[in-house]
Amino acid sequence: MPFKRPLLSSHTTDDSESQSDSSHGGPSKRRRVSSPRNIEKDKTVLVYILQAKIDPEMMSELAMLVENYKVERGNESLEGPTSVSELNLELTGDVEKADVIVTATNMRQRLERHVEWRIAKTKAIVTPLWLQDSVKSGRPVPYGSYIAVHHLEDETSRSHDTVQDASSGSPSNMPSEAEKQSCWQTEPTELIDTTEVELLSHTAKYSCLRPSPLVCPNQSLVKEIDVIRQGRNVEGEERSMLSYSRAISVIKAYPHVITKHNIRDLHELPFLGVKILSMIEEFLKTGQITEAQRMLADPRFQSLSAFITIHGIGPHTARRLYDLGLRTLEELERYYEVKPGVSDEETMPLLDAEASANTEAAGEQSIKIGLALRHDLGQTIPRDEVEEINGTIMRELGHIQKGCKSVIAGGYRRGKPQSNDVDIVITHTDWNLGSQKVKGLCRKLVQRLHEQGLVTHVMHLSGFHEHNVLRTHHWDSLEKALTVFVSRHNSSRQNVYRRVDLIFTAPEVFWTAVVGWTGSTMFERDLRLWAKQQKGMKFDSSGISRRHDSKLYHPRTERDVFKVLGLVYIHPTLRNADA
Ligand code: 8DG
Ligand code: CA
Ligand code: CA
Repeated sequence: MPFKRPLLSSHTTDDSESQSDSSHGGPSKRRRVSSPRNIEKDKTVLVYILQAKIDPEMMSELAMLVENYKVERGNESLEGPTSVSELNLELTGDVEKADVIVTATNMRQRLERHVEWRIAKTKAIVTPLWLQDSVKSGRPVPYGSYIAVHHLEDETSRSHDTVQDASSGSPSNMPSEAEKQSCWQTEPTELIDTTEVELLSHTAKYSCLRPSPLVCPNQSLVKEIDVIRQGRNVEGEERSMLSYSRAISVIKAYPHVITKHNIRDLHELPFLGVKILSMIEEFLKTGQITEAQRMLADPRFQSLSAFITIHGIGPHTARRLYDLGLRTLEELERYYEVKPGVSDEETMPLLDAEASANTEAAGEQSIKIGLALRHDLGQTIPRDEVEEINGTIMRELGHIQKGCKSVIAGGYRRGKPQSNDVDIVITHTDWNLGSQKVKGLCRKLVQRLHEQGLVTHVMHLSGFHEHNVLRTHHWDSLEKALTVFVSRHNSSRQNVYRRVDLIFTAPEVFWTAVVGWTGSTMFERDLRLWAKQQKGMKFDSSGISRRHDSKLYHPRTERDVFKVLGLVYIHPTLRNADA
């Protein structure tokens, strides 16, 4: 199991009602590796790695450290009990169940954004070095020398020998109102269920049947093939691009490092044709693929790839601009008469009429906004800021409508340490009346955010249309706004513009929408294909329906979405079927 780090987050505008969700447990067969009682018996140290401030490489290094250690330890135990080390580590995505929190954060305030103080106080909170040293020495080294947050020095030192059960917290451990307020992460986290993962297969034809971690054992190969995929993408060669996307998604799920000894096994995998296989062989021999390197050095590829990083510029527009003789983003700025960093309301107005959203002028306006703000929008967004943005937006929404709930979807939900934008799916917690309560809310919220100076631009605003079994060529028909949000994340930094997508749904299709917006793109594509080819159904973010009689399904949990589609549940962090 490569990655067990579900850091899911949601937010409610009012906690008066709660909707059942996927994280409220399910069939008792689910194996929760982290029951406190097990810790005492097995002496398993449950480790929660707090992603904030840990860079992606370090993050996967730490996760791999634990996973590799477990494999080595397993091998040791086969050789005889005397050689087994004293350290039994397990990663957990549930901070409440963890014994140890590994973090690069040393400030209480920062920690509190992710972990409630009452919980933090019951854990050992240590620096990443604790993990590295413990693995090196084969035993849990004393926490005292690795204290991350000095406010918690006593608690951390004390918890070396005693593992506490956070759920049995004494009254003094109860959070104050202020402490509750400071914590945005209200969706309980859920661990990867290993018994479910065993039901998946990396040889399956659909990526929604394969477990695809964020970082796979052949990640550098995937990155190299992705350059060729991108080359096909910018040139509009869609069929070829899809072949490379499929090959990438198959490699993403392959659980072993590919070597010359096992490369033959790849012949049994779907979508790896002769050409790709010879590229993989070349990569094994030389560490690169000639075609990818040629592409990276190609000025046309460089220009087109840069152009499509701008919101509103797709491959087609990029080629048109290139044909006009434009080569760099600076040249595009001049062409569109845009001043970098200037978000002048007159030149880039809020698109306030839905009718204007799909016109050519609106498309051009989007490009101008994307270009002007490219220096901000091109920066990735760390997880803690994503959560803060969700918190701010839900707080504002609370002023318009109480009882709403949100889940941050997209790459964030799949465990990405850094996101390109924020995708927030919102509904109302009242199952019966929620549908009425969310109607028109998207526009109202955007209006309010604009008035508060939190949203400066809207790239796209669309209203709700019924889920239609006959419509096949569209993403979905939900109320959504693709916005530019002013993030005031870090007081020491200036405001930063961030892209934020807001998606409003009725409660009946909330979890369908969450699945639809969690991605990754290839996972979504295969969900639709699976539904159509194998189940005679139609899946999109606005609903699931049966083709022959248009019967609509209303799943109450995320697991139900998978059940309705006849699929084994796949944890969001295993839906990374793209590079
Ligand atoms: P990142 O680049 O933002 O870090 O990664 P991501 O979160 O995976 O990418 P994304 O471009 O934000 O897309 C998130 C998911 O949402 C993706 O799987 C595809 C899906 N998606 C869109 N646009 C639309 C849309 O208009 N409707 C629906 N239903 N889904 C969409 O990207
Ligand atoms: Ca996203
Ligand atoms: Ca998005």
